Amino acid sequence: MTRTALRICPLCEATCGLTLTIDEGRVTRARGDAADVFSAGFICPKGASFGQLDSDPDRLRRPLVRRGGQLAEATWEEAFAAVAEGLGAVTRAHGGTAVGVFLGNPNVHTVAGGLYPGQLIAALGTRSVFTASTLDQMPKHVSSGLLFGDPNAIPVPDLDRTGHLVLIGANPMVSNGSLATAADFPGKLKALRRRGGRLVVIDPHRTRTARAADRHVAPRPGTDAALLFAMVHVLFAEDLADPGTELAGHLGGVEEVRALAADFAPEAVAAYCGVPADEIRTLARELAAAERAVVYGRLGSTAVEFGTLASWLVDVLNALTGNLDRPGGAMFPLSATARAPRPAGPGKGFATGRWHSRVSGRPEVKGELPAAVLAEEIDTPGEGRLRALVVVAGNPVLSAPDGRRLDRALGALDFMVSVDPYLNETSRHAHVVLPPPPPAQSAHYDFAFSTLAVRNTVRYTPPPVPLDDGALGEPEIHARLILAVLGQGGPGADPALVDGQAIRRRLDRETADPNSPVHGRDAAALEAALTGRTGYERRIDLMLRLGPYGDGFGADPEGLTLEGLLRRPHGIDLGPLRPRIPEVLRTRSGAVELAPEAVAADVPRLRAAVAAGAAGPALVLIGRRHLRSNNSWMHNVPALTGGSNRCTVQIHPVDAERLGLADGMQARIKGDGGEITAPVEITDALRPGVACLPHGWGHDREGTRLTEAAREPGVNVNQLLDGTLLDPLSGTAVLNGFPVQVEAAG
Ligand SMILES: Nc1nc2c(c(=O)[nH]1)N[C@H]1C(S)=C(S)[C@@H](COP(=O)(O)OP(=O)(O)OC[C@H]3O[C@@H](n4cnc5c(=O)[nH]c(N)nc54)[C@H](O)[C@@H]3O)O[C@H]1N2
Ligand SMILES: Nc1nc2c(c(=O)[nH]1)N[C@H]1C(S)=C(S)[C@@H](COP(=O)(O)OP(=O)(O)OC[C@H]3O[C@@H](n4cnc5c(=O)[nH]c(N)nc54)[C@H](O)[C@@H]3O)O[C@H]1N2
Ligand code: SF4
Ligand SMILES: [Mo]
Repeated sequence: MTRTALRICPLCEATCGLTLTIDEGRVTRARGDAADVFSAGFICPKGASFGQLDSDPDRLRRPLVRRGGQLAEATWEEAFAAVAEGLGAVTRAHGGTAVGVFLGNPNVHTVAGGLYPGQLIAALGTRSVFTASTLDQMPKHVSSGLLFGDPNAIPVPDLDRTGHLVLIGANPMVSNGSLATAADFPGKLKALRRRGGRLVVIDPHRTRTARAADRHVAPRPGTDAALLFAMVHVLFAEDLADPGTELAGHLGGVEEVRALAADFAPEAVAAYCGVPADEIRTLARELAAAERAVVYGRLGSTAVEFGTLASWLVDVLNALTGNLDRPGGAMFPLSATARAPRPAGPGKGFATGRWHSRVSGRPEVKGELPAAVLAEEIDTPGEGRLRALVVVAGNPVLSAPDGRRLDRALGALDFMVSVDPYLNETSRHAHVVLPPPPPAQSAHYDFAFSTLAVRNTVRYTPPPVPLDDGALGEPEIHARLILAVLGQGGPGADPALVDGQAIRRRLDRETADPNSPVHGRDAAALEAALTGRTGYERRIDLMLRLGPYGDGFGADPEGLTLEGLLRRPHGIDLGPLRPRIPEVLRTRSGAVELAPEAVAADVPRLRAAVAAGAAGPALVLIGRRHLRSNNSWMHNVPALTGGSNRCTVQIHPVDAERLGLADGMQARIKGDGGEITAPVEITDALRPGVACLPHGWGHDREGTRLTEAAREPGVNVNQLLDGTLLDPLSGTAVLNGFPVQVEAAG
């Protein structure tokens, strides 16, 4: 029997609504859902290959447990027993702090990843938490934490209403957008230009996005902070800084920013940035002159040497040009599962460094340590060494610096468990692999991306296809893992205990909070009123009802509940973004703190780099993404491989000539962490002095089960890094703009 079902796509941040055609429990087709309130029918090639990805024969269907050195299929009960035993042995001997946790990117794309990791970390009592954030957007969290007092209050570009969009280190024509959840980003860029708006792209690579721009500026990689500082300098020097009356009453530190920018005149940074001073002035003047404008920075502005400074300057520019918290500018989304807004006022503020990494003393940020120090935390002997690791939806052997070292370190762990559907470069080291079901058998709700979306909507899709016999849903896997850690994971352990605990904790807090819609009510009665067929659905119901649009358990009978949402399978539109200052602020002063001390303290480092000018390595490397690829885990889907989606090193003709390289030739690329060999692709789309390699490749290790990916394995660009190059404020690895040497191989 053929039927259709709706499923929000979990494959990138655009969160498109898909209509799946299902034949005998198998997805045979995926189309964009034209009635979806957020995506209105948009789909990309990855979404279109949902069926192939879902039914990949290499997906693990049963848990694997290591016995006598070999991973072999086992029952779930055997697998959880092995987890309890393995983690139990380590925690009994060395405490929960000897267990690390690595959370990879798909955790922000699954219901389970949004609900359970906090409870897992608490159950372990560990401070050794690592995530993909320190390979990605952590600088933006730090900048938001310092500016607004809440590291998760990240303003997004109001794409539908802006008239002037400046993209820095972002390639949304390919990535479909990030920290700016917008289905059909390409269509929104076209619409911007159709309504007479302008698109400016700052990127050392003439990407597809840059080619669609009115103005493309190609700076030297890693120099954006200086470029943005120079723009700020021009705003002050030419009397163009005007935050606007609404913001002005909630803004502190403007004069301090003026002083910090004093040394960064366009002429002072031009050589360092490789951008003429006049061009920098024009960028600043155009931004100030535009009626509704917004600056937005992404990976090329975060995973870089001055990532936090650049992320901060993006919002400094938005604030100083009157575009922060204003339609068409940079605005704060309000998610349906966020806590209902509380009255404005001073908060606790944000600080980092509550603890430090053991080996190289890197500060904690948002409860995490840098992913780049995971290997040394395992392989450096001494008190407090990590002896066990829980990896959920991550492949750090490919995605983090120095994969070879991490690969060896993982192999030496006393115990490792992976929650992952694939046996890949990382999970091959696990003692137990717990495979979640394919996406067609999982429910979807975007906890993370609804806090980053360019329009407020709420959508939930239950699992389109029932679980295979004997399979466990990912929420249940997480809950059982937590119970195993707590020593309550014996046969028949009830995952609902974990959900119940989270529900009661939240209700206890809310009923005691005078500003909560349920203040003073009976927590047990509220718990009994929750609906939902599973523990995770009851938690979603709870969050929706206590959220900004919720029914408050009867306080607003028209408000949101899970039942109400289930009656609207294409979602509910909650309208365009609305101004949220001051209610969103949680700084100690209660205002936007435009010149935080921690940021000011990092400015001398930038000043020193600028003083060194253009003198620097002859060649630096940057990354690139491909539309038919996603980080490290989609190279096993035949529909998405081949063609132009290949692991080549791109280089400018001038550099190729200097280095004696020709198209198609093998090049040896050397960095501080090692060397790799890749085919050369010559292109003048790059700025001279820049080489470019995609990440997520290098599928040639033994003991994996990635049949397709192994056919064209590529090489791991992160092998060029040794893990020491970080943005100091955020602990984020420098993945763009690091020095390399390239020469003809063999
Ligand atoms: N040089 C360089 N390195 C980079 C980057 C770069 O631009 N350049 N980008 C960085 C960025 S932005 C990121 S986010 C990281 C990503 O790096 P990681 O966080 O390591 O993520 P992936 O490489 O996507 O690996 C995802 C893993 O999750 C598994 N998985 C897929 N679906 C599910 C699911 O539903 N449940 C579970 N439990 N597991 C699932 C996959 O099999 C795979 O093992 O890479 C970073 N590394
Ligand atoms: N198709 C596809 N989509 C994806 C992913 C994928 O792997 N494939 N990954 C997803 C993930 S995890 C993320 S985090 C997002 C990332 O989303 P984006 O940030 O939009 O994607 P990138 O392609 O990494 O874009 C970074 C851009 O920065 C440029 N750049 C590099 N160094 C510098 C620099 O120093 N300065 C400036 N100004 N620019 C620089 C690069 O040339 C590149 O064009 O994409 C998501 N979407
Ligand atoms: S753009 Fe992203 S969310 Fe939309 S279909 Fe493609 S992969 Fe899925
Ligand atoms: Mo990412």
